[in-house]
Amino acid sequence: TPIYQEAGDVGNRTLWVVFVIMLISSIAFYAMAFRVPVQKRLFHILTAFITTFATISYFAMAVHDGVGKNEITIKHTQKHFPDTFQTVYREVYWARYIDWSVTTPLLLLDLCLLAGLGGANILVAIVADVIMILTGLFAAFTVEEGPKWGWYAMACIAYLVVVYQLAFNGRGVVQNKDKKTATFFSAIAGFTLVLWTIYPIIWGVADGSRNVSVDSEIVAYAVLDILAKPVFGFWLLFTHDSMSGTATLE
Ligand code: RET
Repeated sequence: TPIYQEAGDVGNRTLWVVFVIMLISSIAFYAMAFRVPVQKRLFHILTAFITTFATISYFAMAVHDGVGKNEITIKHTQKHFPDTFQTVYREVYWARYIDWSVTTPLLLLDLCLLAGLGGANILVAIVADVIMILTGLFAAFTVEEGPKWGWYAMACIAYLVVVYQLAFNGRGVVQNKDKKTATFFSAIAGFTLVLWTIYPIIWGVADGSRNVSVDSEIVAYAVLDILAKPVFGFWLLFTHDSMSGTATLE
């Protein structure tokens, strides 16, 4: 008998709550954008766009568009039933990947501009990031376990490229800026790398091996998304506003 893994009340309610949080944050970020001179607005606009895309994607998931089903046959090697095969149908929230394919490059752009990275490095970080999300999407919809983890491995390699750009190149080049910007970059890039590293772990136990319920998956991503977008955004913009003219883009 196949197993069906679907969201329940907890998951659905969580999706609505995050939708509202993303919506309110977006309005706040646009309001903050209007209060700074237009030359300082790029970070504000970028950050507002990030939560705008998240608002749309959480709405899509909450009304149950942006959700598909994926069937996979998992081989169990249990004590009493050696080598039994179990078909698992699980809801896959593909709207997340649409969201991430746009918002993670924008988040990286925020960080790259803060550090003052050059065009080539920014492009490498962003392209690697898009490859990470797309291969993650293919991983989510494969029907066999082998290829699934193959795609996952590719996504992880792409992620390492992103980490390298931020942690090595970003950290190096930000030293050319003032001390306040350098310290702030280390803090917010460190926060980002810790958060981002949790995503593939959740994916591995939820979508990947399917040991975690859809509800728990939704709650875990909800917490991470709130930290990675609104909390990240408020931190970036308040700090940037307080650094009088130092950490502007150009
Ligand atoms: C996947 C699965 C495949 C392996 C890796 C992944 C990484 C995902 C990341 C997502 C970050 C999302 C953010 C969202 C903001 O709200 C695709 C889960 C490495 C890093 C920051």
